[in-house]
This record gives sequence, structure tokens and C-alpha cells, in this order.
Amino acid sequence: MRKEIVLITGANGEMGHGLIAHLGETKKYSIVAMDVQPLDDSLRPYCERFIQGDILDLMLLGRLVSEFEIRTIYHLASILSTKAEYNPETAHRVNVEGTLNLLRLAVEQSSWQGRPVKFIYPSSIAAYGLPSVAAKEKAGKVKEADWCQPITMYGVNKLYCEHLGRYYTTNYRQLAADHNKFTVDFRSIRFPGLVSSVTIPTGGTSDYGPEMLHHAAQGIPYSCFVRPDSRLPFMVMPDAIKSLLMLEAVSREKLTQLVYNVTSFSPTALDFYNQVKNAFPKAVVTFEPDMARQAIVDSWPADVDDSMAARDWTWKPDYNEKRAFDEYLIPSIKARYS
Ligand code: AKB
Repeated sequence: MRKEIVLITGANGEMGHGLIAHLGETKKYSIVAMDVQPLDDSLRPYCERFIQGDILDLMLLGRLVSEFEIRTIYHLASILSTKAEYNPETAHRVNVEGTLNLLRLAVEQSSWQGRPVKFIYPSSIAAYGLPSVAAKEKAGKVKEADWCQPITMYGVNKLYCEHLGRYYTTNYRQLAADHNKFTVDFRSIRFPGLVSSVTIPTGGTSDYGPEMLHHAAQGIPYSCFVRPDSRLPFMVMPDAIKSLLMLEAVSREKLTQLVYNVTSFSPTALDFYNQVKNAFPKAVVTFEPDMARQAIVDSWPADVDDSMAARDWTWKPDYNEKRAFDEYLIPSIKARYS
């Protein structure tokens, strides 16, 4: 008998930390975690197994199929927007071919089990691409189907993988006699910039928010790479984890689409600074925009419309801006660095 598990790729990343700690605490699932980097010691007790390896390694994925019965895949591994621009082709391999490998693994598992494996895929506001700051200001809350012309390799990869997930769910092997028998149950969330009190993201373009905060808490000066008036949607990690778990749990019939926006609050970089300065009055932050990274932020929406998630699976964030800083970020970051 193969053991029933939940597979989490990108386990040592920002979201992996939050998800593993949360699922691990519930003790409801056996977790098999995967990452190219070693897993933090703090997460090991929550995992049935940790596999250090690459999602491009087909032999490794093949061994997983023979050993485990995978109920849900949280495919969190990816190369983020800024890092992806330094080597777009490598990013494409990891972000797209890696996702394709996992979708094929999910299909194989579904067919062994005679039921669709759930495939939970964090997409991003990087899937959007607004052509100018004026268009961004005018667009307001962007809906899932609008402005899908991303300007980064990461955004292109995310948008395409959403389509791949839809294809595997509804049209995979559409000419075969057994079409639609055991395909996957793909569900995706387009996340805004994420902020965690535990980890600092690496290689993203919304990183100025969390970087400013973590630098200030450690008394390290920070040079912010976007203009003070730059506005992006953000969300704290507990809400991000909550949304992933809600989307995983909802019954398929309730879902009217496979890709959903979620959001919490939309501060400018200056709003972020004001929150940080309020909590850490000695913080030294300067604004020195990097034009190339600024252009990426300018192409992402200032806000997204998450009414479809609210309607289909009762999504609502627990944290607005005030609660996020006062009740989650500031107290836990102070405790972390004290
Ligand atoms: C990034 O900046 O690349 C990510 C994202 C918005 O998906 N944080």
C-alpha cells in the first residue's frame, strides 16, 4: 500500500514555510516536501519526508509516484519576477517545464487512484501587464480576464501555466476514448505581493515592502527601489495560506472559474514606509528608484477585484492594512529580531 500524502514543492520558500507550518500543526496530513535547497530545521518535524531535488528531475518525480499516493499537490516552486529577468530561459524551464512535469505526475496519480488529484497553483499579479501608469491609475480594481499582457518572463510563465492547468483539467487527451476520465483538478490563485514576518522573499519585484520592514526591524538602512507613489496590492502570509486552504477545500461544483484574484490592501511604497517608520522610528529608508524594476511595478495593477473568490468560496481576508501591521507584522517581527 502506498501512503496517502500531500506534496509541497518549493517547500523552503516563503509560502512553503507558512503552508507547512500550518498544515503540520493540524496533523491531518502527511506532508512530503520538496525543494532544491535544504529544508529549514524548523519545518522538518512537520514532514513525513523531505526530498532535496529539482522538479525538472523526471526520475525523482517518477519515484514519488511509485512510493506515495498523492491527494493534493501544492506546487509552490518558481523563480520570481526579478530573478527570472536575469536568466529568462532558465526561468522558463523551471516555471513552465517544472509545472508541466508536475501536471503529468498529477494525471498519472489521478489515473492510478481513479479520482482527480487536486493541483493548487499560486499564480500572481505578474500575470497582468498594464501599458502605462495612466492606464494603471484608470484601471482601478482589475478583474481576472482583463489586462493579461504580462511584461516579465515570470508573468508570462504564470499566465501560461494557468492555461496549462485549465487544459489538463478539461481538455487533456480530448481525442482519446477515455477523455476526461482521470484528469487533474487544477485550482489557482493570483497572489498580490506577500509579506511574512518569518521569511524575506528573494528575487521578487514586490520585495521592497517586506525588505523595508525587515531591514528597519534589524536597524539596517534600506534603499527602496521604487518611487514613493508606487502602489501594489499586498497580503500578509496568514491570509495567503488561508486562501490556499479555502480554495483547496471548496467543492468543485462551486467553482465557476479555475483562476481567482485575492487581495487585502493596496498601500503605496510611501504608505509602507509610514507604517515602518511608525513602528521603528529610527528606520533609515531612502527612495532610489531602479527604472527597470519600477517599470515592472508600474505594469502591475494597483488593486485587483477579488469578488469572484468572495462569491464562489466565501473568500475574505482577515487582515486589512492596520491589522496586518499592528497585530501581525510588527509584533512578530519585533519578537523575531529582539
Ligand atoms: C514577485 O514580485 O515576483 C512576486 C509576485 C508579485 O508574484 N512577489
